[in-house]
Amino acid sequence: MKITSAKYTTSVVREEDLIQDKRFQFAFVGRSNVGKSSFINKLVNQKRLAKTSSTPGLTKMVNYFLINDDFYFVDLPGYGFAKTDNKNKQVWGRVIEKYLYPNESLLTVFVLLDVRHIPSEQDKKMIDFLLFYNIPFKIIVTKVDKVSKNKMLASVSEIAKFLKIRKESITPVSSENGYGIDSVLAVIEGQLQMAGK
Ligand SMILES: Nc1nc2c(ncn2[C@@H]2O[C@H](COP(=O)(O)OP(=O)(O)O)[C@@H](O)[C@H]2O)c(=O)[nH]1
Ligand SMILES: [Mg+2]
Repeated sequence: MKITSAKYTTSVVREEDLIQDKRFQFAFVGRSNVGKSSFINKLVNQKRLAKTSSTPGLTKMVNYFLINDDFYFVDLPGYGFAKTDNKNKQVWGRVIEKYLYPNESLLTVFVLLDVRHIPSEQDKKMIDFLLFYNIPFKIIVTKVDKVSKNKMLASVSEIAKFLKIRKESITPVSSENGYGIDSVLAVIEGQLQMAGK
């Protein structure tokens, strides 16, 4: 799959403003700072399409990017901010849920986990939610450039065991050096083909 264009479309806070057109969508979820924005930037090969930040919790909106004038990448709010009050937390949780289900345009949710951490309670809740509603998802393990190859393999096995899934269904990536990016692009291409594009 070649991404030839990627354009910021809009950012949405309220569920009633979520995009309802028929274009297919791929969503990216994970805790704040896991590397969602960096991953999107790497996939589209642009340095600053999705804003990246080393301050957790800055991305609080559902951000849409139109890819190849055809389908969307959707950067969802990071869960588990330390710095927002409870009221805000609930709003973000709700908009994520309203975005995810029901959503007939959504082809795959990429769930991002940091290679250096065991999945959090919120990661588990997210995966349980996706399983419950039968929403197709793929686990992406991020920032693998930060660890040795052995540590990466051990971490993938550990995460697979913890989540009770096959380790082959986990894709390790690095937005720093591009590791794993082509295989994610291949998944996206396959999903679009299966959906009849
Ligand atoms: N070394 C390394 N750092 C990364 C990688 N992905 C993201 N980061 C860094 O992690 C921090 C959070 O990334 P960001 O994409 O903003 O995370 P988000 O909050 O999930 O969108 C930033 O300082 C990034 O530069 C990666 O693959 N490797
Ligand atoms: Mg972000």
